[in-house]
Amino acid sequence: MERTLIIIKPDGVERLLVGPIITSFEQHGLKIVGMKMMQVSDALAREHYAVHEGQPFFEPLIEYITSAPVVVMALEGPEAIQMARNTIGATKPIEATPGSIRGDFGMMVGRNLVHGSDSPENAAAEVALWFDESELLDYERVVDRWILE
Ligand code: DAT
Ligand code: MG
Repeated sequence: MERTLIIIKPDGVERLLVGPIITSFEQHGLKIVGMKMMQVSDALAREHYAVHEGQPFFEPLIEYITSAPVVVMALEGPEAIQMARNTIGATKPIEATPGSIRGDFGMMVGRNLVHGSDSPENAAAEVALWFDESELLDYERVVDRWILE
């Protein structure tokens, strides 16, 4: 089982797309093991996006992610990281497959609605950065026998 960190970014919240975005993950069968709404601090934004520091889009990215509340989720499933990345679509909405979140709802790279971890190492670090262990729930789903083989 993998866990991945998902952020519904400020445009997703402001554009009333929290429901549809959660649905796109939920309908695959990905299990929500943590979820909260929060205002991202400048410090957390810089830590989360530290790998992009120095890029020309870095400061606008920090401004964007801190500009309104976000919804953060930890999702669990077999290959949850790649499954969620496929559901989100390519970084640039113009390159995102129709049917993906960015492919259906996005227009520009700096307003691409959702974050998803991109590797097992980053997923583990990001889940730990955004959630306390006590906020991650371990529970049984009766539907799992129809989702997991
Ligand atoms: P992703 O969010 O698909 O994982 P990433 O990790 O490469 O993409 O970049 C993080 C965010 O930074 C991305 O969602 C939007 C912004 N970004 C990335 N490349 C960019 C670019 N060339 N121009 C503007 N913004 C960019
Ligand atoms: Mg990334």
